[in-house]
Amino acid sequence: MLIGEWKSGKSSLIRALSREDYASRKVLAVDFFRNFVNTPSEFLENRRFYPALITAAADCDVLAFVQDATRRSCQIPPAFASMFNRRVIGVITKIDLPEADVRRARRFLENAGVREMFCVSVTRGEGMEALRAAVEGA
Ligand SMILES: Nc1nc2c(ncn2[C@@H]2O[C@H](COP(=O)(O)OP(=O)(O)O)[C@@H](O)[C@H]2O)c(=O)[nH]1
Ligand SMILES: [Mg+2]
Repeated sequence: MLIGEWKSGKSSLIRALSREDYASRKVLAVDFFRNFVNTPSEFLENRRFYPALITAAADCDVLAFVQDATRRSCQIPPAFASMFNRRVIGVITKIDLPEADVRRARRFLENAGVREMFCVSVTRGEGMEALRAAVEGA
């Protein structure tokens, strides 16, 4: 299950990992596709949606917090990982872009309580094999 802010790369990750033509629907709902669960960015922006995230995560093996490496801010609240009784990984996206700052993204995710992290470029494929291997065996 993927959680992350708007345009952080959630849908792109699902497309790359599933190797299928996933297109997220523009509805404010948890979206089930194959063995992926995509969540609306709005669920992260408003804490009244947190129960919906927690409920959806209950059936998932791995929870991925997706952080865009080019973003100067992070919407994931401190220690958010501890709200889920699940394995939580961090996925830092867009590391191919010149304005990417992986150290900053790593700090954001650490602050959210994430310990296991993957740095990827979905467009170039960098880091995707390691990520795939880590979630496939889950
Ligand atoms: N350069 C680059 N662009 C990316 C990467 N991942 C996603 N994008 C782009 O970022 C935009 C938002 O991605 P999307 O998957 O729709 O984000 P979502 O809103 O979290 O589902 C799209 O234009 C993607 O092509 C990446 O690793 N590198
Ligand atoms: Mg999307």
